Amino acid sequence: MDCNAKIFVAGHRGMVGSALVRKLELAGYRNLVLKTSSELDLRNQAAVTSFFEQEKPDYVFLAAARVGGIIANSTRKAEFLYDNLMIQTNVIHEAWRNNVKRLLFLGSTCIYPKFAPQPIRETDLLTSPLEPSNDAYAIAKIAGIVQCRSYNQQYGTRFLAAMPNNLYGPGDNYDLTGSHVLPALLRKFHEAKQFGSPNVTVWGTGTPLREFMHVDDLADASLFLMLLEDEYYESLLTYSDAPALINVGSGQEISIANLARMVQHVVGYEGELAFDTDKPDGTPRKLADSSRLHALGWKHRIELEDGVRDAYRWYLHNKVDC
Ligand code: GFB
Repeated sequence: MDCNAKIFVAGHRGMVGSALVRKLELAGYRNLVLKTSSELDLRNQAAVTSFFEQEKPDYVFLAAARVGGIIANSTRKAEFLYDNLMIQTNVIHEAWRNNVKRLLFLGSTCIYPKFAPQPIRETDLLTSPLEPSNDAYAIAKIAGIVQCRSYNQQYGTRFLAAMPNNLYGPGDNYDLTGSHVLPALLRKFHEAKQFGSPNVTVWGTGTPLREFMHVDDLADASLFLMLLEDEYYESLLTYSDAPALINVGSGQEISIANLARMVQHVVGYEGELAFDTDKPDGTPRKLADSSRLHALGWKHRIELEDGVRDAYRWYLHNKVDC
């Protein structure tokens, strides 16, 4: 991928897309194609067709998606299914029609079965039922993986699907009903400290385990994959057991209760934790086996507590007080 290659970052305003843009710009890529959702609605097939015909990108990072935490996923399943299917189907199809050299499709480890053996390998896909709270999102993302595989097999494209674990970092969503756990906890502890509240409510039992990764590490891994030499890149596409699919994990697994204590410490809140067991726990554990990626020479750099501090700094600079 030379510095003048035309690179389309789909979803560049989101947390993942904006991290990708920062990473690419820092690495010297000058020819990025970026469209906001009002300029280009990726769910609109005709719009995506004419965009690709006009722009002819060489490479695509597909980070555009409808995403959210456990409650958003379980209460807005229709949107999560429809938006993700439409976005990825249109982009992957047009990437094939317009001879894109490589495409990286980003998903999430929630594609794997609820009770998958841990750590979860790429080969565990579709081996048993999904976690119900996010099955619509997971099925959409699984369709995207199968689309990449099918186009590679039938048309000889070179599309790869990368599945990160629970991401966080600058640009995250801090809306308490729609967000993931880490930004939600940062906001809750910050506001409790600010208003002197005696306790902070953590959803669920606090026992689920999650693996977290700073979004800058994901951006780094994504560029690493896109730049892999042909021999290694092809080997990922042609694995006989789980082609075109690779986990991107940090190995930084922590219980929700301990995460809450870590966030509490970073924020400097001295009150109590309360667990609301009427709220869902979701899947009990989802630790990715990232040995395929590690064997290629990539490893995360940002340790969890440092990353939480970075996210908190971003929140303090960007929050809207109302
Ligand atoms: O991050 P999260 O919403 O999503 O929740 P998932 C993770 C865990 O944190 C659950 C608990 O056990 C929640 O009950 N939790 C505790 C909280 N307090 C809070 C809170 O204030 N807000 C939130 N949101 N959670 C998502 C999937 O699953 O993971 C998506 O729904 C996606 O599809 C994403 O795959 C990465 O980790 O359960």
